[in-house]
Amino acid sequence: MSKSQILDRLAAQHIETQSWGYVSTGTRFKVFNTPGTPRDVWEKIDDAALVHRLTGVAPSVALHIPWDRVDDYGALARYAADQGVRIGSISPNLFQDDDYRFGSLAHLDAAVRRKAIGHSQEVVDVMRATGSKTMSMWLADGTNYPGQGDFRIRRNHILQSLREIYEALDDDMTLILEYKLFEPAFYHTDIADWGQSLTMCQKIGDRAKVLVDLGHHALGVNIEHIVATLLDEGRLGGFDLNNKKYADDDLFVGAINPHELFLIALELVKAEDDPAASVADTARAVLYKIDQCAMVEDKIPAMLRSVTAMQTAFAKALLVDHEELAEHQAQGDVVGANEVLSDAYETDVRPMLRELRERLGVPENPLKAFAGSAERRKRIDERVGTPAGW
Ligand code: PSV
Ligand code: MN
Repeated sequence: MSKSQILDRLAAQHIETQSWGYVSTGTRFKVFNTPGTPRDVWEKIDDAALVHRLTGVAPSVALHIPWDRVDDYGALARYAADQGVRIGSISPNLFQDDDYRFGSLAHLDAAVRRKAIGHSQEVVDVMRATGSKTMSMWLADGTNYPGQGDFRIRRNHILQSLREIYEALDDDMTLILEYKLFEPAFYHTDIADWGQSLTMCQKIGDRAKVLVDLGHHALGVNIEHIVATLLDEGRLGGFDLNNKKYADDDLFVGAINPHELFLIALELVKAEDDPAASVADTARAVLYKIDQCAMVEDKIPAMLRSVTAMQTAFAKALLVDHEELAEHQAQGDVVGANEVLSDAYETDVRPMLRELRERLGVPENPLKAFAGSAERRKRIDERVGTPAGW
């Protein structure tokens, strides 16, 4: 691919930042605040808009309800548009209410399931009011001890509940279903892996797709292989982007394993160019949402690092010479094939990204630009009082 083609592809990249990535979060031991943290959803949108102004590739912001609940969602969407961003995917919260102690959509008690379905339907209304087209669903449902629940009964409760939620969606809306290996449940999680999410999506409908959170796998799992499989099935809906050292650490993207990110990006780039329309269309519709949580780091810089890490990974993936790779593969030249990837991965793409930023009309170095900006100072000076959190 020529450099100008690569720049075109990078200019069209779209990374969604998440409202809860700008607030004070942390671990169950302590939540640290950092100066300049937003106090409400309006200020979270201000920060998402700033990240977009600094990078040029983050034009939407994901919401989580009720964390981002307001009286007038139309006004919120207009406010976002005035700042230069739009509302992206929206997540219902089915894990922070006392009624969900033993689950939400999987709960044995039909009244609790009804409540969780009702909340998700409320989120569909929020989607309509804000122009959002994607519901991003994660369930904390699971059990802590053998014998606590019946796997199949719980699975069927989820399926039935999801069908109702799916029916409430408009025809142009998508449901993306996240899986997670463990936490907060430790013995079993009802939707623990991609296969469990995929088989549910296949039963629910064409617009139900799998969401891959990069933090939600056991160590050593080959995530790019999962991505390729889901693309092939036409069921990769989106990503929750972050990085992990141990489990769901929610570190900023590419912090621990940028090579893995490159290999994932490569599967997506390949799929976007696939002659099979079903694969290419699926890849082009994938949502790239960040899902990270700041523990001790400053939030806006952490978000900028994630967005730029995605640019770096994709720039390198776009450099891979597919024809050369296929030749080595056909000849059984294992080392040569790997060298093609290595060549691309080891290329310094920083000059290309500087060119891209010039073309996008954004600072050459977004992190530096933010560090010395009046925007940063203003946030620290003006945002006094209780910071927003989970
Ligand atoms: C759960 O760990 C998760 O990844 C889900 O996506 C939630 O919506 C998000 O984290 C909350 O931070
Ligand atoms: Mn997630």
